Amino acid sequence: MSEGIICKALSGFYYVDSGQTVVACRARGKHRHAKITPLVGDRVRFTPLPGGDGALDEILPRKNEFYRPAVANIDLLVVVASQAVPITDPFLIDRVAAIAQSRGCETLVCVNKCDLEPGEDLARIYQQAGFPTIRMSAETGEGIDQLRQAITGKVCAFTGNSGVGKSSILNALEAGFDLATGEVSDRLGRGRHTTRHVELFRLSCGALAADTPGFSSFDVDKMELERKEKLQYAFREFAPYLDKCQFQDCAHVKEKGCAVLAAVKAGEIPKTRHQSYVRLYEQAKAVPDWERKKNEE
Ligand SMILES: Nc1nc2c(ncn2[C@@H]2O[C@H](COP(=O)(O)OP(=O)(O)OP(=O)(O)O)[C@@H](O)[C@H]2O)c(=O)[nH]1
Ligand SMILES: [Mg+2]
Ligand SMILES: [Zn+2]
Repeated sequence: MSEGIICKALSGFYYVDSGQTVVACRARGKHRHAKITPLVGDRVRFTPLPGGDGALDEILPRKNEFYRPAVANIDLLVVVASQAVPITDPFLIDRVAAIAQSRGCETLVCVNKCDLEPGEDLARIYQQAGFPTIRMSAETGEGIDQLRQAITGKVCAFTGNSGVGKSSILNALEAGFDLATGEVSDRLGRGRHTTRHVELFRLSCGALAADTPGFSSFDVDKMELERKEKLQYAFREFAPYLDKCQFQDCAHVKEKGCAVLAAVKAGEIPKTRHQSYVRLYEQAKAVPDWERKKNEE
């Protein structure tokens, strides 16, 4: 039996990169019946078969898993954003970053298209919140070296709204890459969902980087949610204030004596970050416990 990592899942095949070759594997019957669906990023055992294909035998334990994008074992989530069209809603970044934080995955914020719009406001929010943040341009190459350094040796996934330049950045990172990119629609100010599947690529800096389909605003509402009680820990910059609220069970939404709210007022926590927290908190509150249980099974 050999070991490898799933780099692509397409039309019933899982493409497993063993380091030397990529073998197209079919899942054995037992996986099709088991509840666990193989994901890109899964470390697996497989049996090479005569003819060059393989059979997927076993999925090794996961470090973490994400639903959107559908990937596993990610060390670093690279959230690509833009202050030029298609403008990124900070709520999208905050939502993805909260999920990453709760799954033990680092987040890097890349504000792309700086050649069109410097993106300083967006970058400042995330710098202040304590995220590594790079202002960059896939077009001019600004920030590409810094990004390469940040991902070296890591398994990372690029995510963000459609048209922000995820595939373009990967093309700029690696000589010889020619991933499809798509013009942004002038009329709608949105991307065209050019990337259609998740795929993990080996870069010469030693990173494994997944390109993923961009989000639409419709997807954002279907993404996974943290439990409302745990959400406070998913906002990293809230940490110093959490034990300073007047009430131990403070929700940090509009409570009296809330240290988080005081920090927002004092400009120590970015206002949009707290707004996203409240929005996620209200959404999480609206999910009935029985439904959450069903989803967690
Ligand atoms: N001016 C400028 N244009 C860029 C930059 N990065 C990407 N673009 C352009 O933005 C458009 C969308 O880029 P893509 O790389 O396809 O975006 P994506 O995030 O992969 O989009 P999806 O695959 O749909 O999720 C293309 O026309 C790119 O040429 C940049 O830094 N500056
Ligand atoms: Mg793309
Ligand atoms: Zn509070």
